[in-house]
Amino acid sequence: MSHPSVEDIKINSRGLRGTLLEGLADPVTGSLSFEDQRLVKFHGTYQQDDRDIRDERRRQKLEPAHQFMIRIRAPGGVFTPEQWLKLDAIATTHANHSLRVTTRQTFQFHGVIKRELKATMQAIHAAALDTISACGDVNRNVLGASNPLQSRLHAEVHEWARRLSLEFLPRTRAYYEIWLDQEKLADSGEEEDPVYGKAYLPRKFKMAVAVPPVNDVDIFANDFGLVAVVGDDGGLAGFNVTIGGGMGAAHGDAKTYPRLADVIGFVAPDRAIAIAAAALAVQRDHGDRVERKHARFKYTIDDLGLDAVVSKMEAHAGFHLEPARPFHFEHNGDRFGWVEGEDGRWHLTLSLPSGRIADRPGTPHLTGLREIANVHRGEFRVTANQNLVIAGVPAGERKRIDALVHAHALDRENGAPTALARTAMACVALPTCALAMAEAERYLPDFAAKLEPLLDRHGLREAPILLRISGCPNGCSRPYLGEIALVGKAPGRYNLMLGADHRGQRLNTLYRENITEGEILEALEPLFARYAGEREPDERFGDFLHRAGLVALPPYPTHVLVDPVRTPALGEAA
Ligand code: SRM
Ligand code: SF4
Repeated sequence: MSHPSVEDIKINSRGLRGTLLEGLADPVTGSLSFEDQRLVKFHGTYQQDDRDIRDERRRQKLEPAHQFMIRIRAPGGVFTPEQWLKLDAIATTHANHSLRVTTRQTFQFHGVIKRELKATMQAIHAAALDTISACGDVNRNVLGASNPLQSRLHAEVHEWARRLSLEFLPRTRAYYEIWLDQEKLADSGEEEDPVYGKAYLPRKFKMAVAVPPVNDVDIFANDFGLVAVVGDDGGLAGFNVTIGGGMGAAHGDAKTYPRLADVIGFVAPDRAIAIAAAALAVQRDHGDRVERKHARFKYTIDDLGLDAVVSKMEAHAGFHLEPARPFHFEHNGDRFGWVEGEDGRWHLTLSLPSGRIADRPGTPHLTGLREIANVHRGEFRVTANQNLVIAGVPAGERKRIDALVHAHALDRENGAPTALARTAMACVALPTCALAMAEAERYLPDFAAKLEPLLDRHGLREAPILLRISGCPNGCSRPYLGEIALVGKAPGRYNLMLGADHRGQRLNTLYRENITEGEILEALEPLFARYAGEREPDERFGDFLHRAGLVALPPYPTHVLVDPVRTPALGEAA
């Protein structure tokens, strides 16, 4: 039986309702119908199954162990301690006893079964959070710089992430009716949606707000980005606008490729929402609605031409963009440890292993962070690098937080003894991700441990080399921006990609295809040796590989306009 297309499912869904109410109430199966599985994503949840036991269940003629992943919408990734405690309670009551910080600054729960789904959504609502648009063909969770040094500007940027998220939420009340039992109104199912219409976007759409000199949101991997520009008074003058970033690709399909965003101009703050709306509208009206693999904004831009897309955006917005202002990013990582914010409060950034917060032998991280949430009065910020900032700590409280961090092995020495391990990212992959071809999150600690003696041998223990692992070419850990990246091909086999920079401004290149761990280590060792022996002061690994002619530039365009001028950071006087 052939299934309807996602476009038809959206159009016929009565505002994303489908038969979700009936499907959730059906006790015979742990699954939803094909159509509802597509629709439920717009409500922030994916149907999955436990792939570790898939074959065994098939042998026993049982249906797969269906379960759901739930993703929170949290623009800018800020949570109160009260919310933390509620999320922790949800993880331990309804999910698999873990919280997973994602590469888009939010939390995922895994392992929620269908009959617990509604209660979980209600518990999320009770924490003053929601999951609307966390997945689906809509504007996804909006990233906002978490750089803790600039407290006042962090608040401002966080507010922009929140505004962009709220502005582009779908208008349907389906979420409230299905999950929160709110009453149906007269026009339920017929609500007008001026932004999305009935067919929503051709594909997911991602936005981010960055604050130079830190590119911790990897702005150039987003469909639309705002890069904050500082004015003469040290305040926000406006934003450089970026469009057309995206990571997803498919093995062996040259029509798909990762692409870095172009910088297309500058807007004053009061025009930022209008230009974002224009980008969304151009993609809505011109994106590919036939071939989903080719439906991201980056392909629309490459098909129509950048100038044509910018003209359409300007026509939609009703104004012209000003020329882009100079900007400069120093790095795209997080800075670990304590820093004092400009308001005199302190912020502690902790490295989390692939963002997974769970209690494991020797590393009771879930318990530790629960205990911190019990005493902490500031906020928690999750970063787009899968890490965590315990933010807004008065100087007098630092000791107490430090003691809890240490007692629960949350300090960086635990499990991540090399600089490479501390900054590494890995996507979820197996056992929950249906698309995984190889391990990623579960493999990262082993792989980092295998690299440790190699790094030691060449004196590179503290060299900040950026490693990213993805279980397939979709690129959820933004692997094409890793100085070293493993992209899954098959169980135990990866493409080794090398040579991105550390600022999120240059993509890496395929170095060896479909190789095993042994072959990866063998390929890396001589490169580490040469890097150790030949690098210039402060030269990063990816840059060295290019200078030494060891890797080629990517075969696809890397579009970022890089301005080498040192421009003031927000908050600094010009
Ligand atoms: Fe992703 C699909 C996990 C960030 C590109 N991603 C998936 C799914 C939902 C698999 C699926 O469709 O069945 C994965 C669920 C795994 C699981 O069990 O939890 C998944 N993506 C993730 C997360 C959890 C990775 C992580 O380890 O943190 C990230 C959640 C982000 C969030 O909170 O919203 C995540 N995904 C990304 C990013 C990074 C980013 O946005 O900065 C990318 C690359 C950027 C981009 O979109 O181009 C990304 N995910 C994809 C793609 C490829 C899209 C494409 O253009 O081709 C897919 C596959 C798809 O959409 O068909 C995908
Ligand atoms: Fe799954 Fe692939 Fe994304 Fe990893 S990169 S979470 S394997 S879709």
